[in-house]
This record gives sequence, C-alpha cells and structure tokens, in this order.
Amino acid sequence: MTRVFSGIKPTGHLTLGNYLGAMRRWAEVDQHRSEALFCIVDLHALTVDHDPARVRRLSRQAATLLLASGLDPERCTVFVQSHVDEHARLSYLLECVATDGEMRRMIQYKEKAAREQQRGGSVRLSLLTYPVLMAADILAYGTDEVPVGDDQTQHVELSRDLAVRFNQRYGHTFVVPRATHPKVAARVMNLQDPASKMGKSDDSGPGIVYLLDEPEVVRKKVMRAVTDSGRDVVYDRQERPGVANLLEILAACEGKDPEDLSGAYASYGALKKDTAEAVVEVLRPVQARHRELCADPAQVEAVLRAGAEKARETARPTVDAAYRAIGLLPA
Ligand code: AQP
Repeated sequence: MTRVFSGIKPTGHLTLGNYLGAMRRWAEVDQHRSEALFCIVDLHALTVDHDPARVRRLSRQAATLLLASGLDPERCTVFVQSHVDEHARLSYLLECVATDGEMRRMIQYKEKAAREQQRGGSVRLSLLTYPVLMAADILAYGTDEVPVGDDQTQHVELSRDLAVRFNQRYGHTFVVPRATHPKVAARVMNLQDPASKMGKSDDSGPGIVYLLDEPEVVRKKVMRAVTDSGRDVVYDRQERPGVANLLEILAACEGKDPEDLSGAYASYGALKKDTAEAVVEVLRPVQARHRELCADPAQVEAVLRAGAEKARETARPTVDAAYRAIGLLPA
C-alpha cells in the first residue's frame, strides 16, 4: 500500500491555503487510499523567533483542526513531531549527507532569513538546516508520496536527493519519495497581495482567510480582495493574479475548473460574492466539528498519544537501519 506522509507547522493560525492546498486532500483522498501519517511539525516552529506558550497553543489547535477537517484516527496516524525522537535522530545522519551549498540555495531559507534580518533578529542555524529535518520527517516513514502545496516542492526534491545519495553511498535504506499537489489551489495567494502566498506566519491579516474566521469576517476579506485594473473576468495567473486567485479558490471550493468558471462571471463583484459564500460553506463543517472537539480536549490528547506510539513503531526500523548502514555500532 502507498505510504503517505505530510505535516503542518504550528507557526500561526491555519489558513484557507493550508486547507485547500493540503489538509482537505489528506482527509478526502489520502487517508482513504493509503497508509497515511499526518504530523504537527512543532520542531520546525522553533526555527524562527517564537513564543513557547504560543507554539504549544498552536500545536493543540492544529491537531484539533486536523481532526475537524476530517482526519479519522481509525484510518490514519495523527501525531506531534517532537513526540517521536526518530525525526531528530535521523536528521543528524542526513546532515552528514547534505551539503552547506544545498541548504543555502533553498528559496524559503533565503526569504525567511531576509525577513528575520529585516525585523532586526538573528538567523537561527536551525532555519538553515530545517529542510534536512523535513527530509528526516519524510524518509523515516518509508514515504512514497508527500501531498503538499507547491511551495514545498523544493524541500521534497531535497528529500529525494538525500535519499538517493544515502542509498548510493551506504546501501539501499530509504524509499525515494515524491511530492503530489492538488490540481487547483496548489498555491493560494494572499488576498491583499496576490504576488505572495497566503502564509500563516505573515502579518497581513486582511489578506489571509483563517480556518476559524467567522463567516462575516470571511465575507469582508474576500469582498475586499485586491483585483486587477481590467473589468472582465479572465483566468490569467500572470496578468490577472488577483482575479485568478479568486477563481482558483472558488473552483477548489466547488470542485470545478477555474478557466470554465471565468466565463460565468461578468463582474468582479459577482465573482467575489460567490467566492465568499463558497469559502463560508467549505469552512462551516470544519468550524462546527472544531467546536465539538474543543469541548473534549482529552479526546485530541488521546489521539496524539496513540498516534505518536504508532509513528514511533513505524519509523524505528528505518532509522535503526540508517544508523547501522552509515557505520554506527548498534547499541
Ligand atoms: N497558500 C497556500 N496554498 C496552498 N498550499 C499551502 N500550504 C501552505 N500555504 C499554502 C500547504 O499547507 C501545508 C502546511 O503548510 P506549512 O505549515 O508547512 O506552511 P505555511 O502554512 O506556509 O506556514 P508558514 O509558517 O507561513 O510557512 P512558510 O512561511 O514557511 O511558508 C503544506 O503542504 C503547504 O504546502
């Protein structure tokens, strides 16, 4: 059976981008057709300036929202990265296979390091090595497929490269994974700045739809989305990124094609109105289930505990094999 692994960082409140680009597919497709593991990758949240209490709060919230979005612990494994030591154990071995140049070429490293410096902070070493930890997350589980938004393509490519390099040098140890992306909404853009990804750690609130936004807030944000200077509704990501983003969001919510949808609208106003309502409808069941789960936090804790145990059992043989293959004495 295909093994699927993917994760989400507790660096902010989860967004519509996280949902349409990743979470919804995990719940609707991946958990039903594969052996799937989904992880709150909390160690990754420590790579930039962070508040410990906030990371804890966001980790719990992310776990609750993953379950609210339809992940079923009977069908898949949901757990927290830091509860499974194998991630950090394997990360060190992969650091011994990765190169400094490879790390410095990572687009997200360049962007985030620049952001940290602009804010007057220093760049943590873990920000540079974070893609190696992500490779460890993936490779520890013998993962075949990594369902992600397309911002993660470069990181999954690195995981492939490291798996191949390790296997060539030390003998076959890792499955070589590949990224999979949704057909539509693989990169949901910020509503106020359609040149930038809708990212949960951005500060631009009005451009980001959060999964827990009230319907009125969602409507306001979508109705105020930046569009383009033209008047007709055409799907053109290069020339009309604002309108294209709305068409993609609407198409993803309704399971349609953005190009086909563009012909159905004569004005930006009508497109925004339908997009806002479609988003409200997509979020409604997730928010309702989230409210129920918040009333029973012990249930979420129990899922995470059982998930960590299962994840540990799954990862340990591969990580132990990597320790032996690279030349370390068995304990
Ligand atoms: N805007 C997006 N459109 C489509 N998919 C997206 N994803 C994130 N944003 C979008 C996908 O959601 C999964 C989890 O994302 P993440 O937690 O790794 O990263 P993030 O939400 O992008 O959070 P940050 O903190 O703002 O991260 P940076 O600044 O690193 O991008 C992934 O599958 C991701 O592709």
